[in-house]
Amino acid sequence: MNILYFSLFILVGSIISLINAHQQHPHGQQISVQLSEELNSANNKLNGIFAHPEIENRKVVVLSIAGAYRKGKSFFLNYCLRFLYANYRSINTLNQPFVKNHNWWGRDDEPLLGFSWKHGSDPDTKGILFWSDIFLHEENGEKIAIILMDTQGIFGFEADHQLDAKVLGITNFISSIQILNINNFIEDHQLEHLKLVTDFAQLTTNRQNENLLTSTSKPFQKLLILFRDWSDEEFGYRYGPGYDGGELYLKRVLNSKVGTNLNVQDVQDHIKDSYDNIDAFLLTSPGEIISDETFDGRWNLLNDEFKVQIKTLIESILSPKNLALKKIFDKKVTAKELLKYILLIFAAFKGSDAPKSKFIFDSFIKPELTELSEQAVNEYMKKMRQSTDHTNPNYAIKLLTDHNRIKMEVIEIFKNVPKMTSKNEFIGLISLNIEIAFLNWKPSVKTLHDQYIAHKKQLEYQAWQSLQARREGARRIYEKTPQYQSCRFFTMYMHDCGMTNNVNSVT
Ligand SMILES: Nc1nc2c(ncn2[C@@H]2O[C@H](COP(=O)(O)OP(=O)(O)O)[C@@H](O)[C@H]2O)c(=O)[nH]1
Ligand SMILES: [Mg+2]
Repeated sequence: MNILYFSLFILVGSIISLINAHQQHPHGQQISVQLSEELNSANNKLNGIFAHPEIENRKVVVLSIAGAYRKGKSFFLNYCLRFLYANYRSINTLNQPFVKNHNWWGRDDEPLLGFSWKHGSDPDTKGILFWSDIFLHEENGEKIAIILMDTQGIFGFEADHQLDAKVLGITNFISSIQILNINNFIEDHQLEHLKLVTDFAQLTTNRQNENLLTSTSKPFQKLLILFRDWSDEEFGYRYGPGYDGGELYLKRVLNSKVGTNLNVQDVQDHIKDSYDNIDAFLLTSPGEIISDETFDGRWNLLNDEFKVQIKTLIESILSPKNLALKKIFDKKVTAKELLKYILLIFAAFKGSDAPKSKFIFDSFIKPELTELSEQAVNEYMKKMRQSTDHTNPNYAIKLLTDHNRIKMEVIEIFKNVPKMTSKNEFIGLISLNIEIAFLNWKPSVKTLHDQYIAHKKQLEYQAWQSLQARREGARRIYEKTPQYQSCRFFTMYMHDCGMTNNVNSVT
């Protein structure tokens, strides 16, 4: 009997693992990085995704979703994956024939695969998860990589607020599109978290705070506040679903909170100053089916209204013309740069204190500035060497004019190179470094002078030699003339008479 039970157990186990194997996504998997993870290990994992030769130099779009537990964040991202696979090529599908599929939401009975999502109230996602496959796009000649990121839930009942703030902070810094998944309505602590993150972002971009940190644009690109399980009925059908309702509702929430503990105006200002673009979207519930434990996410079981809204929402975020590129302090970054930045952000949020903006500057922006400035000085020196004319007697004056002209030329070349500091700050830095390079180079002016004198002397010597040669030639010809002969005879005669000492004086 026991053997029978055991065999049955094995059989059921095999069937379950077979189903699971079948449910693996065909083109990718989630790569999880824990907040406590060693940076080396995180680096190894992420290198595998970002350092692909087809990816590393592309500009990036990073879509992230953070927020309430068990509110379909991973579920939503998996429909995003369906849109992406139907509309873009990806690294893992590069060798397959590709035809855009306008019915991107898939077959009616297709189980929803991708990031792990599940029924129940236990959190299923821990840390931060990256989709291992990356989508490729080219817009106006600019090559773009699209990266998807899922996160562990925050804003739970027994939430660790510090951990929540970290998750929100990290995802905000890394993403270019941050979706804040909210259950029904905004509560004070959710706004507080957002303020914390935006406070820090403000600090890193505030010129006064750290002197060197400057940026003209906002620190983050796109924030979408996504209200899940929206029921307009509860609000007397005042708003309506989608973006329009979202905008109205967000305005109302922020206004109605004036006078509570939280300075909502302050939060509102901070958020506005932190994102280039802020939207809110009211998304109704997928329907009763979500309480069914066997529900596998298939399209035909979802509420019609939810289907219409989720189509609008995903198309609006991920359509080629709407993609928001990741910028760090004004500069659109490449996947390679983003990887460095992600590791830095992980390191910055590791401690229990709020990360220091100086740390971000020292580790990420300063090396870029130094490298660009070195390139500018090298370009300046190359041009100076080419323009130096050893034979010009006015070399000293010319050197100074060349220096000023070439410095301006180099600044002109470099001032529009995209970078993470402001243009003026950068111009100031390279001017200074060029001046220093000029001063250091000036001692070699003495060498130049010596070379010039030596060169001049050599020229004079050559001229003297050629004059001598010409004279000698002329003398030989003259010696053969009758005048010379008679003159020579006369001279010798005079010499014989004791009237002159030098018989060779006639030349
Ligand atoms: N209440 C609600 N549940 C949803 C929604 N979308 C999906 N779900 C269900 O929520 C459960 C958890 O989904 P999951 O994506 O793992 O949630 P996550 O923890 O936020 O990532 C699953 O049973 C889903 O079917 C939604 O819009 N509202
Ligand atoms: Mg999840």
